[in-house]
Parts: sequence; structure tokens; C-alpha cells
Amino acid sequence: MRELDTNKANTWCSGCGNFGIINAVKKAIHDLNAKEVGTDDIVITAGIGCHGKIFDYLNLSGIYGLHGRALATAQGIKLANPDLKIISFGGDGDSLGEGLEHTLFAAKRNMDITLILHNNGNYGLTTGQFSPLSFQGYKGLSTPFGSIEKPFDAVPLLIEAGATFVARAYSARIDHLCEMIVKAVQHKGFSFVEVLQPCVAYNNTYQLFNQKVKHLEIVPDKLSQALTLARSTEDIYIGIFHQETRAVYHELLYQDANPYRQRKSAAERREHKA
Ligand SMILES: Cc1ncc(C[n+]2csc(CCOP(=O)(O)OP(=O)(O)O)c2C)c(N)n1
Ligand code: SF4
Repeated sequence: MRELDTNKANTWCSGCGNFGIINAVKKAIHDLNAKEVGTDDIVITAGIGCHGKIFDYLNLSGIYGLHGRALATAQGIKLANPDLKIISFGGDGDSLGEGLEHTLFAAKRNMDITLILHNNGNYGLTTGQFSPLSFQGYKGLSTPFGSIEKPFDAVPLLIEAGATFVARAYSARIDHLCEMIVKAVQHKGFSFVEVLQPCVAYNNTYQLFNQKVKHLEIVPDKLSQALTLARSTEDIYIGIFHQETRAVYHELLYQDANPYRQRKSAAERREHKA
């Protein structure tokens, strides 16, 4: 089994929720290995931000994107080689600010890839400006008197956009987060895992989440129920809100063809002739 650590010095603040996420990802990859998904078949992409540094700390192949472009590169990789399992990491600013349209369209197309959203409710790397997911009243560098905007609700937004697997997890509940990641990667279609991720420097939400986070016992069978549960603020639910089977983009596009295998067999034929 491949060692997933790298020799890069870790610069996350101690106590940052990103540590829980990386630990859950490593555990999920080991679990996926046991379910016949090889590490070499997993490719990652990331945006720019504290979340994006996960790319440096994981010994996996992939592309470190531009800000908001984690899913653009992920979609390109998947279309070039549909046999790969792609995991994309985005911040809330990255995926629902700069990269919003890429996120919505990847979900709409039902691209067969996984997006893990590090939702720390702010732009952490650039010192705590408000993001599209910051709570109303959030005080940061760009909103010293408190944000007056209503935030996006990531889970309902992605359900409405067409994601076929939509879950939420909490970075301090590593086993549950790992389970969500494994299920998301195994799902055929666009899978989305929102991770509630405290940012100890600019938005320390540990106390809030430790008090309010509740596990969903079952996947809601009605969409209306899923949306109501996802929007609840009294209890904050984690678990799978929605899962459905729908045709995936690369199969609609290519039918039975597979450009990677075609390129590979053409190269093999050329090699054979030479
Ligand atoms: C197009 C563009 N705009 C702005 C920046 C500067 N920038 C780098 S990281 C970042 C914020 C990242 O926030 P988020 O995606 O929420 O990730 P976090 O750092 O919170 O994990 C910004 C604004 C950039 N790199 N590119
Ligand atoms: S600024 Fe926030 S998100 Fe970034 S490493 Fe520190 S705690 Fe984590």
C-alpha cells in the first residue's frame, strides 16, 4: 500500500479542521483500496486556499488548480480518462465564490467526480474575509461590522443543481467523514460532501458544531424532507441527504467508447509494428 504522506512542512494552524479532513481522506483511500479502488487510479485536484494545501500533503497524482478551478481541471481529467476516480478539494470561497459556475455545471452535468468542500465559512488563507457561506453577522477583515448578506446553503444548492449524491460531514467526526468520502467516491455521478470545518484563526466553530451536530439516521426519501433537514439551524444534520441514479456525462458523451483505452490500444499497435 502506498504511503500517502509527503515531505512538505505542514503550515495549517494547529487545531485547524483541515487536519480532520486529511486524516479522513487518508483513511478513506485505504478503505477504498480494500474495495478494489487502487491508489494509482485516484487523481486529485484542488483550488487555492488553506484547503488547497491538502494537495501538497497527499502523495497522490493530480493538478493543483487556479482559484475556483478545481472542478474545471477535474472535469478535463475525467473526460480524458474516464477510468480514473477523481476527488476535488475546494474551499467555500473557492467552489461557491470564484468557482461557483464550475461547481453548478459539474453537478448539472452529473460528472462522475467527487467534490469535498472545506466549509470554514470564510477565506482562511487571505485572513478571514467573508465568503458566500459566511453566516449573517460574520465579522472579518472585509466585514468589520458584520456581513449583512444571507449565506448560500451548500447542500440544498447542490441538490437543486443536480448532484446525485449530496452529504454533509464534520471534520471532528473523522470516522463518519471517512464513511461519507468512501460512499461519495463509490457513487457513480457527481458526489458532493460538504465538510463543516472550523477555522481556529478566523471562524472557530468547534463549540457550535459540537453542540448542534446531529447524525441523520436514514437518507430522507423525499427531496422536500432532505431540503428541510439540510436547512435546519436548530440541529445541524450530517449524513447523506440525497442519492439517486442518473446517466453520467462521459457515458452520454462517449456512449460505449473510451478515449483513454482507444489511445492506449492505438499506441500499443504502433509499438507492435515498430
Ligand atoms: C482569481 C483569484 N482571486 C483571488 C485570489 C487570492 N486568494 C487566494 S486564496 C483566497 C481565499 C481562499 O478562500 P477559500 O476558498 O474559502 O479557502 P480557505 O483558504 O478558506 O481554505 C484568495 C481570495 C486568487 N488566488 N485568485
Ligand atoms: S487560517 Fe483557518 S483554515 Fe487556514 S490553516 Fe488557519 S485555521 Fe485552518
